[in-house]
Amino acid sequence: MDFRSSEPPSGPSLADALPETTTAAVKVVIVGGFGVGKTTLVGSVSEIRPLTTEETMTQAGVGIDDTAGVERKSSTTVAMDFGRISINEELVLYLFGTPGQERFWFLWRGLFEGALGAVVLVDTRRLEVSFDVIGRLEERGVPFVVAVNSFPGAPEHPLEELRAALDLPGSVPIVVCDARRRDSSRDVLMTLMRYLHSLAVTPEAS
Ligand SMILES: Nc1nc2c(ncn2[C@@H]2O[C@H](COP(=O)(O)OP(=O)(O)O)[C@@H](O)[C@H]2O)c(=O)[nH]1
Ligand SMILES: [Mg+2]
Repeated sequence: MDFRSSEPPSGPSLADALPETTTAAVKVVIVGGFGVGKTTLVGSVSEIRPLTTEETMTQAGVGIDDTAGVERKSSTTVAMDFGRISINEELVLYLFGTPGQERFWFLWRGLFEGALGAVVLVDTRRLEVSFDVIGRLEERGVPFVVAVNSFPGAPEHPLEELRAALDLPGSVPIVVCDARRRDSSRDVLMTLMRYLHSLAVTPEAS
């Protein structure tokens, strides 16, 4: 996209249009605790300019949003991130990032309707912020993969230790990612797609 142009934007650009070959659109939800990188992941991977509703964190959030380990974060997502990525000529994913803090759970109502699966982002410095989210997905029967976002200085645990700490069954894929990198974020989504495919082929694997 050429932002230098002085012409006013005239509706969606060609790059925003879906290829005519697209036959399937899939809804995927990106969840996880505060500051784990949801907005970053949707932003790095989206081929359309992601919609995001960040708001500067005010005193009102102090003591509610746990900022330990994320000191530099001065904005927080109050509602949703939205992005899109074409996996191939036929398949497009619509990404919905949503906050995992308890006070935003009303947003979860309806959000998972029609969603094929979810990505749970975790930060190993603050694993506990993703516990509730995982529990809620399990309750709802939404298939998910876990993506460990690599933050500098975050402890590196063997994946099997993380699996035990998060109390995940052996079938749930866990991958390490860097949400700032497009290829890495894309790999996370591909892992989810492969997992969903495996569940469709052998449903008893869930
Ligand atoms: N080093 C590093 N920083 C990241 C990564 N992902 C996100 N961040 C930073 O962590 C902060 C929180 O990320 P954000 O996407 O806003 O988290 P959200 O609350 O889950 O949407 C931001 O300052 C990001 O720039 C990552 O993979 N590595
Ligand atoms: Mg966010």
